[in-house]
Amino acid sequence: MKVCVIGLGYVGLPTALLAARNHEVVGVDVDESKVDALDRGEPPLEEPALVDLFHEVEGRFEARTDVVPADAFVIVTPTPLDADTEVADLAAVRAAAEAVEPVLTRDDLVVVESTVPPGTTERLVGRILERSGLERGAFSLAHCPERAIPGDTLNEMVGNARLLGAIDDRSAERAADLYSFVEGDLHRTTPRGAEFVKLMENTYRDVNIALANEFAKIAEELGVDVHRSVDLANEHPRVDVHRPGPGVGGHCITIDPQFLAQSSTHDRLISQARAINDSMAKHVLGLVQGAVGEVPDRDPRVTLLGVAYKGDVGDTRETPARPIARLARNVGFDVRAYDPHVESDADLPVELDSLETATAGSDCLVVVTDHSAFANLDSESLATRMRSPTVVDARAVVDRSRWEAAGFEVVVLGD
Ligand code: SAJ
Repeated sequence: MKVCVIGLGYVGLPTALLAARNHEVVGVDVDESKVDALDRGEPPLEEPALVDLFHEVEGRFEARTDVVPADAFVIVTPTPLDADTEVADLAAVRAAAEAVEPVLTRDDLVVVESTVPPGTTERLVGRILERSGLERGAFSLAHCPERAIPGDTLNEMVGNARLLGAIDDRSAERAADLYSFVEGDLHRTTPRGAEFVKLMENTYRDVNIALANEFAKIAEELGVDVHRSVDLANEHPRVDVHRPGPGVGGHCITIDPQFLAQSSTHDRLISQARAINDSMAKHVLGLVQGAVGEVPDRDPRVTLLGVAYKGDVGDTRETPARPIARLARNVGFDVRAYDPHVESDADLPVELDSLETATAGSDCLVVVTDHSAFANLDSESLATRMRSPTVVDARAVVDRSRWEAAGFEVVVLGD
């Protein structure tokens, strides 16, 4: 079948390329520079496996800025939180549905893959599509959310089980054909059921991380090591505590729980978990202030190691580095930053430097991101470059005894 994938972002582009293994695919994006880059054979993809896939499907994938008639349409546009009202901003999903409506014909399939509040697929997208004069059922409609983890997108998109939230049998059959690249099981449910399950998954992770962060703060008070404690607790066959850290970043886990909370009057735990995770930036700053103490002569200098929202990716969306940098500057720190995976980021309140420049004369390093490269940093040369060798490790990645031997005062969040 001919497939038109609308939205060529972190999820849409890999989805379009995978679909192109079995179908003819047109990828649509409003960003002309992205479409031009794809035309030139320069896909904006970080993961090497996805770049290989791009070359594998050459000839079966084409990028454009306008929606074209097709047998199936996949809407994979972003669904951020509106900055003023803090509710789901569905403008891009709405615009995509409105672009499909004029070219929709009988028997076409429309899939919403964007993460959306429960009810969106049928109430918003379905109704816009019905303006075409076709009744629901004359066209197929489904919500099939993605479950891929950034950093291992291809394996997860292919291997993970997937939900087919379809309005009827025909929609489910056609969606199964569209997603024939998936090797995991395909589970049939309703659109609203699939919307709910997707939000449950990311909410579960946010709440679990909040619990780990609360455990970390309690462990600091009690004088025990939370990291060793989590390992030991997870030896229990029915316990899976996540890892504490400087806060939760990324575009999904910071936002999706709020879609669920906003859809109900029964939310207590979900909002509380969000608040606990957001409080970690302030907690990290407290650890830094406690470790650095008073610094005579000039503003104390702090160096953020890592600005990406998680390890081994260059993605800074909703990164905890942003509130940590802002809070530190507000209390008079001179803030520097280094990230081996990020060259620049206009949204950060701090410039990125080389490791050497960022750490020279620093009073305190703060490990914000669990990049694997940070486990092998040369603590001895860092110690000689800094004014006072102190490290606040918010990710438990440094080897305490090695760093202490190099002269560092080591403070680990949750220990
Ligand atoms: N984090 C912790 N402690 C942990 C695990 C993560 O502090 O134990 C932090 C990370 O450092 C990061 C944030 O949480 O800042 C989110 O990272 P993540 O790896 O948990 O999740 P994402 O946002 O990269 O991807 C999630 C995944 N959802 C789940 O694992 C339930 C992914 O499968 C989804 O497809 C993706 O959201 C999405 O697009 O919805």
